[in-house]
Amino acid sequence: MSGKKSNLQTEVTISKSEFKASVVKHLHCTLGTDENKANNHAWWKATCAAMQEQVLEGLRKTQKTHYLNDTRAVHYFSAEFLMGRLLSNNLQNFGLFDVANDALNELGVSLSDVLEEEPDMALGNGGLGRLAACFIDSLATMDLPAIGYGIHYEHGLFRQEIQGGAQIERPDSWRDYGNPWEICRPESIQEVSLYGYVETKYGENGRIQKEWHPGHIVKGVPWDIPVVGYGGKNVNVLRLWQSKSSGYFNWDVFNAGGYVDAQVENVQAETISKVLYPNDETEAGKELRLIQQYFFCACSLKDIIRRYKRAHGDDWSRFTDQVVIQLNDTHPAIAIPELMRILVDRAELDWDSAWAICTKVFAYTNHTLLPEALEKWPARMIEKILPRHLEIIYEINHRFMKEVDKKWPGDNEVKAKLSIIEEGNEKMVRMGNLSVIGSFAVNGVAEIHSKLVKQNLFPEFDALWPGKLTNVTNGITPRRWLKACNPSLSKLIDKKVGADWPLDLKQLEGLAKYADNKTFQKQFMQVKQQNKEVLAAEIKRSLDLDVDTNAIFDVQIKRLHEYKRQHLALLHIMALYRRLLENPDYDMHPRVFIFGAKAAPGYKLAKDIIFAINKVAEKINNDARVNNKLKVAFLPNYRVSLAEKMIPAADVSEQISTAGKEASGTGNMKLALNGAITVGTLDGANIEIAEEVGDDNIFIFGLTVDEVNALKKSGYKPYDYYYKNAEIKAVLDWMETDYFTPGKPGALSSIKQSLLDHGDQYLVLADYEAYSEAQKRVDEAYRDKERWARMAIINTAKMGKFTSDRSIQDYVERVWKLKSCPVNKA
Ligand code: GFP
Ligand code: GFP
Repeated sequence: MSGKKSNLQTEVTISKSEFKASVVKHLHCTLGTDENKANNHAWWKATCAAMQEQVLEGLRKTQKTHYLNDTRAVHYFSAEFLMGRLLSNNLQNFGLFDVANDALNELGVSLSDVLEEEPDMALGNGGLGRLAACFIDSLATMDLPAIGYGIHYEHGLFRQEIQGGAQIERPDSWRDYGNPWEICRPESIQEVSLYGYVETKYGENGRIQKEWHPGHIVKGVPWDIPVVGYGGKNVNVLRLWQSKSSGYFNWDVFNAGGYVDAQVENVQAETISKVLYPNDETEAGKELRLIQQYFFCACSLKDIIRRYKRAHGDDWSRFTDQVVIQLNDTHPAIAIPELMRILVDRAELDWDSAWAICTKVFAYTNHTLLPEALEKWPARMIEKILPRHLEIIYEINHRFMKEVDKKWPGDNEVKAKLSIIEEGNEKMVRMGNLSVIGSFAVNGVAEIHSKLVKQNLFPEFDALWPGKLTNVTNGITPRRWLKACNPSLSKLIDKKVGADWPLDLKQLEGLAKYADNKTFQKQFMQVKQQNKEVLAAEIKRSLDLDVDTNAIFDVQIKRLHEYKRQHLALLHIMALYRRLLENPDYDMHPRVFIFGAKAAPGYKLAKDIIFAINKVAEKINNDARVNNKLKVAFLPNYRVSLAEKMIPAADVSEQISTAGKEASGTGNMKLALNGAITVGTLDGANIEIAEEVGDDNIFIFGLTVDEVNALKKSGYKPYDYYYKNAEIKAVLDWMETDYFTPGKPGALSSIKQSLLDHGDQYLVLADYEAYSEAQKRVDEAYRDKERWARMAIINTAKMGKFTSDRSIQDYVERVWKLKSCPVNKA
């Protein structure tokens, strides 16, 4: 079959010579340099500027269309947006990638080098933040009126360095030299109040009125990042708030010689958007997080209301027709009492009318069942920072408790459980409960997770409001995660099923019929081989480590967390090493285990696991006895742009969380889409991936959710596994020697302790044997080249369900009730 052209009509048709001229113009006029002097960074900026001309024209038309059509819009509130790099994505979405490539070529510049100049926009931590980025890509692509709202962090997630095997956190300065995509909008600055006290007043006709006298006011300055839909027609906006002091600095104090004091308020105000997730181990850190959350919610609500009022004046009756707000986790939950405050205190609506509006506006996505991740704030902290909001939260709770009493009369236990307030030594405000109570829809992020949300986390809420709890399985944008990051595979796919799959991922299904076709298998695996070579070069560059691209590339990339069980993989790697030392002829296909992971700066054991992986890697990689079989590469500073290199090159995808703990996962989808085979537990979206690809094309192992619960109930004893399984024992004991950390015995023993003495909460030892056995199946399958190629092709072919376009369509139908609004030519 010959290559098919895409039906995609791109908005912009610009020739190579026009693009070239535009880049040169910006090099001269925007950057003030010229072709002879420009380095790659300057070329990058000039190329961005050339692109941005198209982007901003798209943005203008989109905003005009939305304005003229007075569209209902979804407002995606998220503390994280892990956007990654934008140039290549924007070029792809405008269909200008090849044009730019050729244009720069003629200028003697390599586009791929230029792309490497772009710092990642890493305003997020993990899955939830990258999900938000995929979702706004889909929203723009599907012509849906949408705005992303978040925080314009000065520093995103830290930059990770590895020194002596250990993680070192360095500030990430993504915009030190300017960000060519963002536009500051001083005309839309908002003010946000903090601290102070509440005055109770009695208005006419005896109505009680509350007035909040804030102690502190900060400014929110909006920065807009255009979000280009595929095809380049629709360009939405991600609006991020930067905090600024409202009163520059105190001249009087300054003149009196108090140079530092005069700027204290400044500094405090500007700290709000300084970093993502300040360490919350201190009281000040906790406060700062709460302030961050309130800051961006308050700015965003004011912005939404300003826009609404421009079209509808003071008539609130259409507000819920126009506005829906999706709360990405509980971080923005404080928006609920804030909207109540605006409606009751400012707009002077009665409580019931205000509540009716509120509960039609908000919807909430839950991303985790881990109790420690369900946010709670001390009531006294809210009282200090947001005194009026605490009153409102109490009032919401009071009325809600009455409702609970109607359903379960006199049942204090259920009341205590559902209450927004947790009583105890310290009164706490449960943001999860507040989110469920204040929203009209609540969703989990994969079938099993949503089921567990209903059964275990919020069963009473489900009984009280049947239908409110629902599921929307996560998805990923195939534009970034296949078309842009894996151009060779994309082109091969185009030849078989046409070029429209980026908009309709189910079309990949058409590849399945070539799964047994020898020629196609060869082509498919050749692409994989090329991608492995690219990654091998990156490993060489980054770690000075040579890896064999004929080895199995076994990839585990995700936040470092015990529930994700990177240490299960580590135990198995150590076991393989041991088997090879004991028997140099031990029969295994060569393997390279490749990791990417950051640990939260305050999470000691996670950092210990990173250290252990690096120490074990160092030993193995320098042990010539095993190096034709085994290597381990921990690539530092895992981020979106690194993922884009690792994912296309993976043969095996490690998705080995304890069943019931990983809400969904999205890396699992990206890897399978690029033809990696999953080794996974029956957890999160792995289950749905298995349903799609079939049992023959995935390696499932380990305890199920029910088995995990049963084992825990019966009293799990990790020592039983230690004594029963000689390999487990040997490997754990090995950690206590100085074999991997010469001169420092016991440097890795905290992992052993967590697995034995601290109870192995995540059942690593219980699943070890099944995991090790699954890995033998992987090894066997890989040696059969045709079988493996077939599996890989089927994985790619069956990933249609996991496009974020499908997730967004589910949200549109189940939650948002939103209509698309294609951009007019105007
Ligand atoms: C503009 C437009 C709106 C559009 C938003 C976000 O509003 O219709 O929805 O931008 O794209 F008028 P401002 O925030 O610029 O006022
Ligand atoms: C969380 C969950 C993941 C889920 C993502 C997106 O990720 O299972 O896929 O959210 O819904 F844990 P983190 O933000 O915690 O990495």
